[in-house]
Amino acid sequence: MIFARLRESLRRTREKLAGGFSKLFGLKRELDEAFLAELEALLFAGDLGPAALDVLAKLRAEYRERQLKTTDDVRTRLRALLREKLGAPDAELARAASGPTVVLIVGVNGSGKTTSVAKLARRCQLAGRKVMVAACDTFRAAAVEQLATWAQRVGVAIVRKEQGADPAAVAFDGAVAAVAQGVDVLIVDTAGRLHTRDDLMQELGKVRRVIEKKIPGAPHETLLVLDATTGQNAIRQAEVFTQVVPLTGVILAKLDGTAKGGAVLAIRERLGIPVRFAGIGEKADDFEPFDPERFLDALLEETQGGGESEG
Ligand SMILES: Nc1nc2c(ncn2[C@@H]2O[C@H](COP(=O)(O)OP(=O)(O)O)[C@@H](O)[C@H]2O)c(=O)[nH]1
Ligand SMILES: [Mg+2]
Repeated sequence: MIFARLRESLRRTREKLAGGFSKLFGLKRELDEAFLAELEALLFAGDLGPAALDVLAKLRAEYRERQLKTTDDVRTRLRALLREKLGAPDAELARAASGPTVVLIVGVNGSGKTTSVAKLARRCQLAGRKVMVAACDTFRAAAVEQLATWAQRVGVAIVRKEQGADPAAVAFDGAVAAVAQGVDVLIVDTAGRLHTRDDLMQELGKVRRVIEKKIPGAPHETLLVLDATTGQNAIRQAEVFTQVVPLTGVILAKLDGTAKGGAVLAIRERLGIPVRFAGIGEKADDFEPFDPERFLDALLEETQGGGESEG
């Protein structure tokens, strides 16, 4: 069932790619340089970015060395190369040896942070863990209210302060409360103002230090939320954040309804950090661990087996 949801989420990405794939692979063409050039253009159109260049360089080399003779050989090899790029599945979150595990959530405004905090809280709670969230986006009153509404809906504790409060002070209160109350997972929401990199670095740095002081080894995970609908732009955002705070993974939000799901490959390639979860809708349950095999199945499905019409 879950796979069906992911599959549906990637429908638009797949349609964009697969229409071209089935054209390319369905026509029983000879394998030649022109074919590989068309394949490359197609992967770019699917927002695979630099990953497309790299994969095609390998395919071209193997074609010239006559290791690849038919377009079917290329199709099989393409999947294997994309699979390599995605790395090992790595969805489970790190856990503190003792005391609360702290997950810091960062990303630009509107990327889906607060929603992802709620989704992750729900997931941890369903796994039987005691969860608390901290509303460190104190910049807008609405942001605190939004998280409070989610916390209530999901049924987890929240630590919050008034609008304009120091985010680090909220983080401190959260860490203290999490320890005192024997919380298993503390999930920290943050603001994503990107006015200047220094502002952001200072704010997130302070939040991190405060948490680390109270809970040694924390944050155990720092997850960057990226908006999948922004495709290659998401990668540029991510690069800024990697310079600001050490990241342990990505949550790719809004994978539903985008034709830019191929950006997953570019993220892994450019940032070297795994996509850990995918957001596939606006509800608390619209969230799943990112599984590279399933992702590729969902992405390339129509191109497997050659059963596709030759549109
Ligand atoms: N379709 C869809 N919408 C999402 C997803 N995640 C977040 N959103 C929506 O994106 C908007 C911004 O999300 P929010 O969590 O407030 O972003 P923040 O500013 O980073 O905290 C909201 O309208 C969310 O409902 C997702 O996985 N799929
Ligand atoms: Mg928010």
